[in-house]
Amino acid sequence: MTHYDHAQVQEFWQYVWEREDVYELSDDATDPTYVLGMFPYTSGTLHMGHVRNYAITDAYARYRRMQGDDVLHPMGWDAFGLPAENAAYERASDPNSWTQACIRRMREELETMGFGYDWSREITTCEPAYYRWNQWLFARLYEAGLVEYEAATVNWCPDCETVLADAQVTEREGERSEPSEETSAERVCWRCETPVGRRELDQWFFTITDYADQLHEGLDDLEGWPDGVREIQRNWIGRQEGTRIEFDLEDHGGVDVFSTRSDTIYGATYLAVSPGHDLTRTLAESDDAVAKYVDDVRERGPDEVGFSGIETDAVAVHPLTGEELPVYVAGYVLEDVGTGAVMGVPAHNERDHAFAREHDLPVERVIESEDGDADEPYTGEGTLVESGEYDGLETAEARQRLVDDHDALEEDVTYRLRDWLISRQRYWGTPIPIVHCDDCGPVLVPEDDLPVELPEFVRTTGNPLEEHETFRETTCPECGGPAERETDTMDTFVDSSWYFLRFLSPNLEDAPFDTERAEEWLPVDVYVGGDEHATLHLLYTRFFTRALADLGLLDRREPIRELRSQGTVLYDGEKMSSSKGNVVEPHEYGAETTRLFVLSAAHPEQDFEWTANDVRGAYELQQTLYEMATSFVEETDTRVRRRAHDEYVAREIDRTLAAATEEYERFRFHRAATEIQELTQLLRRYREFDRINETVYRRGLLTLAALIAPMAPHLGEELWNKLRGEGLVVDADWPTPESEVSDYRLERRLVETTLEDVRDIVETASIDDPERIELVVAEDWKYRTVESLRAGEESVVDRVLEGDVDAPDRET
Ligand code: ANZ
Ligand code: ZN
Repeated sequence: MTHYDHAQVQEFWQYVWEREDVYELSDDATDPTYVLGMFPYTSGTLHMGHVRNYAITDAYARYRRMQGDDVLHPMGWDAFGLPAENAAYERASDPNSWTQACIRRMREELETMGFGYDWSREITTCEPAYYRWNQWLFARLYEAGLVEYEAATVNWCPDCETVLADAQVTEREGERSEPSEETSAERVCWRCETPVGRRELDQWFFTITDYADQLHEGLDDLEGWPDGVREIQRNWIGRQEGTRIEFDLEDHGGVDVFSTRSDTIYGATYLAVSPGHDLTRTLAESDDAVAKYVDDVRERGPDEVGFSGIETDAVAVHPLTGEELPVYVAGYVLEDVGTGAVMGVPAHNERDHAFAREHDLPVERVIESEDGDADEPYTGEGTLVESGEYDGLETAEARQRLVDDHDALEEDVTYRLRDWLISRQRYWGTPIPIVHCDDCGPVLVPEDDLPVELPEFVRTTGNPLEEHETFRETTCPECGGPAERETDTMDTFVDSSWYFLRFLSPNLEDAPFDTERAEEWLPVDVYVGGDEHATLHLLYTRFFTRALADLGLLDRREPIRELRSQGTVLYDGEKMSSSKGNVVEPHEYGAETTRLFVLSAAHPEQDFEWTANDVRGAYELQQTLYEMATSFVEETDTRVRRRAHDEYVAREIDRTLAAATEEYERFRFHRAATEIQELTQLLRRYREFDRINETVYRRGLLTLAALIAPMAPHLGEELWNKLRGEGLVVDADWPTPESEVSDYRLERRLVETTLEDVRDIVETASIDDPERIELVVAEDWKYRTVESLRAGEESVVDRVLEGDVDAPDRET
């Protein structure tokens, strides 16, 4: 038997693909299928998570290409960011050299994996040719009023010496120091896990909140996105309907509060404003105690203020009863939620109740509840009491009536979403193209002066840009006077918010992307990556797309048609990662085996366990196919008329082909791999018959070569070449069945695999009622036609995952 020397085979075909430019997409393509994996952060090495991600996009891109599509499958580097800067400190190097070295290494690794990228479109975000467009886009957003410069109390990581966005602060369960104490979560830096402090700084923001409503609403139309991701975004945006209520203040104008429970208004016993509220500022001018409290809260940060507060000498007038209410400044009222002020209703709101207890404020019940525990706030809905003319109304109806009846109440919507803080006090990022002038204030760097290039790196703690006199000192573009350059750089999420656009025309010199081409080539047809990006990256990308559309640069408002989240690779039950020391290097088993294994091990969206045994399975499949193809070539041909078993095999080839095609369409590469396995075994048994039909056998092998090519492209080429002796499988047409495949057979097959799939997914999601799942699966699924399965599968799977499937009637 000829030995399959995979290293040689890989090298050879990689050379051929490169020479033939098979992955390069012509700019003349009219509507290519755009397949994109989230581009990697340039950390230095490719890990198994990358390999899985890119094996998925590569298999799909190759499949689409064989189906006759033009395919855009590009790759680039997310190259700015803190780790490179830290590495530079540690290695006495500079961030640029370090990053470029990482890129070289990672690109070589991707190439030896045989991923088919159009490298002519490679982009690197830390190069001026790329980041000048970050600056250009910043300027456009600035002109459109979507950029703000504001003092803000920010999260500060003392170790990274930088500001962190809220989303970059993670909560770690704190140690319980005393048994009686509640466990409190500690706020730590997402990268280095140092506890996060607070600072007040002037910061640059993109006002993504202007788009909160449409980003929220747009989610409904993203049918190609997993429901889970859409739900996460929905919660992140946190749209809340409620009422804005104006309270008049004796001597101090008025204060608006936001409430979701305006029906409790008769129970309001005080008013509270946040330490950052305008009213607080005014009051602090003449009231030292208020000023002191504000300083105090700022020192301590929001987690430690508890229900502290200070009474002011302002007095509020209840808009309905005319009653006088005390006004507090209270740390639990958040500056950037709602209007930054609340009406305190201790009887029906947990936080107000806690505050009232601390400050001896009256508790007045205005909603009737069944359980009459007067010591606990009742937060549910119910019937109004002690509420004047509204007594006896249900809460929902009361809310409506109150708004209708009173000018002081107005329907309102708030969002949990905050503006996007893009300032970073670090070197390795895109310089913000602003000059600060004493006379003119902040001024945009004119377009002709872009890019503002990063100066040479100097080692220092803090921000190296501040140490650069030559970088910092400049003249004002407006008045020509002496001025200082902004030394903040941009959050790297700015780079990744629009990189998918740069791939369309990576070398364009007078615009970030070609608007006409964007019209034809967008949206991204399939985007694959980890679901840790469900909020920031994917939300920012949507925001950018909408803002660019409003600037007239794009004609689409959503960038991504279909989103696929890929599952995690586990080892001994834990996520495979260098920090856990359980890493299998992508090249340990050879490129093809690794690719084939990560694709055949599980559904792309499921986690799976790396086991040496299963890896061997992927290896042996290659050996078997190779042996069958080579010994077939060597054997003499035996021409015989088709007999029953020949017909059976011919039909099985067609059935496999139809089923595997269906699986590729649905991104179920693991199922396609199973089909390939089974046909391989069948052909192997068939070969043992004394007289076989050469045409049938040969077609079987060729079909297998084509079917396996998207997942194991080197082997695919090798088999194709051995059997056909000409052409490349990567350029070949996807095979078609010889005769019509019976719907019934295909349907049964798909139902079987779908059932298994659902069970797998349900198992990993560990839903606790397997019996219910069984029922749903068995009753609801089994008898559906292929068509309804296709239409219904995703939503049913999602429902099962979310645990809210109504079990069919169980009576027997
Ligand atoms: C009065 C009221 C009475 C409220 C009641 C609730 C229940 P939830 O309930 O968490 O979804 N709120 C508004 N602005 C705030 C701010 N800046 N800081 C802290 N709390 C604020 O959020 C809605 C409620 O949060 C609002 O409705 C308001 O309290 C409070 F029986 O108004 B409510
Ligand atoms: Zn000036």
